[in-house]
Amino acid sequence: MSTAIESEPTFVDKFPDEARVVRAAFMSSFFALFLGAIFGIIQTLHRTDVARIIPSTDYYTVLTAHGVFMVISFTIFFLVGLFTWALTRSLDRPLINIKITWTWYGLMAAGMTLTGISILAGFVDSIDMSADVLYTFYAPLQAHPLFYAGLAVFIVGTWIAGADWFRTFLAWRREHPDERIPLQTFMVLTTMTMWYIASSAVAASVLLFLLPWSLGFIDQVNPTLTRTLFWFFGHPVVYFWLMPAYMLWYTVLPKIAGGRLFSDPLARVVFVLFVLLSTPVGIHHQYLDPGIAEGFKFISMTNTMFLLLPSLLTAFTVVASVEYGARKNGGTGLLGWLTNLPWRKPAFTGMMLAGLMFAAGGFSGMVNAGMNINYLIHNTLWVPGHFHLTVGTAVALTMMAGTYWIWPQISNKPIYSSQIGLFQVVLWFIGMALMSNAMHAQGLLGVPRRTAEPEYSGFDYPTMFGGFEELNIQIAIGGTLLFVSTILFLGNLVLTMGNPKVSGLAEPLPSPVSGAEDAPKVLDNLRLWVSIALTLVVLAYALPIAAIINRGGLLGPGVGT
Ligand code: HAS
Ligand code: CU
Repeated sequence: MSTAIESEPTFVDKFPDEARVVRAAFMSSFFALFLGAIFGIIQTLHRTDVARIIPSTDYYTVLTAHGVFMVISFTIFFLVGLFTWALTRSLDRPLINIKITWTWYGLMAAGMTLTGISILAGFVDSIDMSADVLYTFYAPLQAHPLFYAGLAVFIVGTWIAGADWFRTFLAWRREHPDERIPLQTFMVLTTMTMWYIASSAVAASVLLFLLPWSLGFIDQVNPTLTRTLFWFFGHPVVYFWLMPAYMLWYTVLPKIAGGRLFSDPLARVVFVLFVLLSTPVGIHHQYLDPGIAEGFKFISMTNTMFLLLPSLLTAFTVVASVEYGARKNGGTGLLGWLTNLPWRKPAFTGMMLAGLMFAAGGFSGMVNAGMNINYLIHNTLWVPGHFHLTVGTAVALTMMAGTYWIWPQISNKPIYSSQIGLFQVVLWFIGMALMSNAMHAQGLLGVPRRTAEPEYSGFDYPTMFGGFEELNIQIAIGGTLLFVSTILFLGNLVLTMGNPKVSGLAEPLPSPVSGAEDAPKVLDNLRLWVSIALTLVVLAYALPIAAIINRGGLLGPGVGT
């Protein structure tokens, strides 16, 4: 091993203050993953009637805890850690004021703690507090005010994080007036732009309606309106989870594969398309809602189909970059190059398996998006099948795999065991293949989602292969493997933290084959993209929201009509 003097500095060597924030954010993220995993295994075994350790009346508390801890805390804490790393690294400059950085991290942690307490209080009968509203917290389900207040504080924390990154970028811009925005910074800025647009609606829903309603200041709300505001945010939030994974696929995966990113301009196009198209599609979650005219649903479907494009471009660019690396390492043939890849590295294999699963998740998303086929699968177990492939694998597995690569960069500690890491990512893949495939299949049989006892008496699908009960076994085994995989991941990381610090771990990222200089300058014009994005949002939402308010009133039927 080389000494610190002759080896390249790692991220933590160069930016120790920022590295501390990144580690704190990751640890919050993994703590949420731990909690989420516990509720996940309880729920899988309960629903499939393998083991019922909670009364069915607690099922929605478990489901809410699983959903909120996984898709709000685990994913978003990871995102803020990764983005802090990526922005600082790619601008090669510290954040403008680390106190502000700790402030937003503190707000996010405090907010999520409040929300978490309000959910977990649902288990304690003697406390008059509950928030069994699921992670899609729209009316008519109502939570304790602490749930909404915590979420509001958490979201404000993410807004300040975005401001922190934008201001750091502007400081860099003054120092480098003529340079192109570095790719990772571009990804951070575009993703945050999308987040500001998307989260404005959920903030409005919480602050204007849900929080005052749960505090008793107003008697009722318009449920269609809060649902619509939720899904205005609820679709783009899935890309808020996905963009950190895309950042790792575009900028880190090619390096681990021994190659370079194929095209920087194409990556920029993809992120711009997400700014433009992520939001005006939310109504595709409401195809079955009465109170929204078919025509508006059709517009949403059309926009959704266009939104497939950036992911299909990603499939092309990422695979091309990996193939480039394989061929550089002597790979040949139509598929023979696949053997010239570092499959023993958990970071590589984890991300590739996550990508492979995302191809399947993307296809089930296309099925969801078709207005007519959606009627077949809506509110069935097909939908959890879909999102365990997308957020539960493309995102979660990439985040875990990425951690194996990034943790040494932010701590100077080598990963405790690569073998356990490799085993863990493969186990995730197998567990999810079993669980999500069986969920899709049960959905087609008509098995509902979000119910503690889906078997109902008299609901007797045959026990043969592919029947309800056999699929239940696949779900239970798959869910158990996922739980074991999570524990192995967390255990490996805890042991890594106990490793002594070493030097020589730096892995600088190579420049793309086709670099920023090939990208049209207009791609960096964020003002232009924001104005087009807002126009599309107005076109997609102004009329449906006006119609909803006109029919049902701002505060529900009977008020304002
Ligand atoms: Fe979705 C419901 C449509 C993507 C998450 N989605 C959900 C829900 C969640 C969710 C959580 O239109 C449930 C919400 C609830 O609780 O009610 N979804 C789509 C479409 C896409 C899509 C069109 N969803 C995602 C992503 C998510 C996510 C991403 C999380 C991260 N979804 C829907 C619809 C519903 C829905 C309806 C409502 C259903 C209902 O009725 O309730 C698209 O963005 C998908 C595009 C993706 C592709 C795949 C490209 C392939 C790639 C693979 C690259 C390969 C690599 C490696 C890197 C077209 C990029 C390859 C290696 C080799 C060796 C080959
Ligand atoms: Cu969606």
